[in-house]
Amino acid sequence: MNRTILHVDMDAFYAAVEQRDHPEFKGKPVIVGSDPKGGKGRGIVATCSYEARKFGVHSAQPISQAWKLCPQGVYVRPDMEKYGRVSNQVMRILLEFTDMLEQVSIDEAFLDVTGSAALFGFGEEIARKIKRRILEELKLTASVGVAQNKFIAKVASDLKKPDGLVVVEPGREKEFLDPLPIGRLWGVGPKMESQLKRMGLESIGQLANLSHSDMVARLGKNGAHIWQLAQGFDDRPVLPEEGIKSISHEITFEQDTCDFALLEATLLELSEKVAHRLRSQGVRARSVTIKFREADFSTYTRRISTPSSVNTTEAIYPLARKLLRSLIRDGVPVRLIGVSAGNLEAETGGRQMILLDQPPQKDRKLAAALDDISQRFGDHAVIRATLVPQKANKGRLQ
Ligand code: DCP
Ligand code: MG
Repeated sequence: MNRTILHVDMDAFYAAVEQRDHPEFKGKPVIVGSDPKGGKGRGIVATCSYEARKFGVHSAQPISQAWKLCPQGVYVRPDMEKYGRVSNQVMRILLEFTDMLEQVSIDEAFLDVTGSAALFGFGEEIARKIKRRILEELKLTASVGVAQNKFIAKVASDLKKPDGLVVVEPGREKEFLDPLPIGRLWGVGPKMESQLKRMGLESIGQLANLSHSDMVARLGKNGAHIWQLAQGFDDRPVLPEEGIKSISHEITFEQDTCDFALLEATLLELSEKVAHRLRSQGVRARSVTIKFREADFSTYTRRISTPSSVNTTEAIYPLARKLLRSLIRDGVPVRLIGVSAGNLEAETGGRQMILLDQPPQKDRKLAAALDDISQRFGDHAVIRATLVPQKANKGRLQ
């Protein structure tokens, strides 16, 4: 059966939220990321407005380079709690059109609207309604791709950004894909791109014209996968329950540090952010992972499974601290730490299990009270006492 899949991706997400909330930033190159410190900052760009992209600024670029390219930009620190809230609002709008929603990142989701046609119209009509709702209710723009499968919908949503709407009619997939550069194929990173270019392949069409066995001979299993995509084949279903796979926060210190108290205090703050987001997403985690990077960029991750699912700082932090203690080496400075909660399950699903796995009542009450205060007074209203004196040497959350 033909499917109708939408891929919805917000435009310049963090930067657009900042421009919306600060009208004085409208039309300006807004760069969301670490503190540039007059070009000496060490962090990276999270994202930037389309005005800033004209200067060559982009996600994941060192903030010092962004500063070189665009010193006149408006530099803003990320406010993850706020973007999380807006993301929830976006997903809530999308869920009104179908339950078949798979959230793939903070600002994008796939929707299978095959079964929604009778209620909401065909793909293009649903896409227009979604864009209108997001604009009217959230004052933000989204780009949408409509196609028969996930891969083509994703490519389509990206093609006319910002505020794009691209519909690929069934049967026209090849026509749509052929002229596009091979870098658009999922799984083709910069390394494979140059490998393919050395074979003389620039466009998806050129690659699609090779035989399947030729691609397998050249690139093995990967080649088979890429060849399938180049033909426009992708039968992966939209999987609602696999929406969010993990929730994580990490921090790069401004100066590498051996200060154990600072590491622990930072870890507590990160755990708190992760717990807050788990609760705001209505999910619980069954594993906690920490990421740990030393000054020379050696990076380690350690993971622990939890006997019962968790969503509070009180449950997550002790596990994260145990993992951290197993990694810290005397006198070896640390550059970055991160906390991630994985193996997520919905709070609303599996009631039986949640009843069995309830965390201690006190934690839950405290957590609920903290969420309530954060909601009413903003996220900085509550800072645990142990965090206060430790802030001096801190980097920024990324
Ligand atoms: N993000 C980040 N670090 C990255 C990439 C993205 O922190 N390396 C964050 C900031 C983005 C958000 O995730 O706003 C969504 O990522 P997208 O790739 O969708 O980028 P944008 O929404 O910012 O821009 P676009 O209009 O290209 O989708
Ligand atoms: Mg986006």
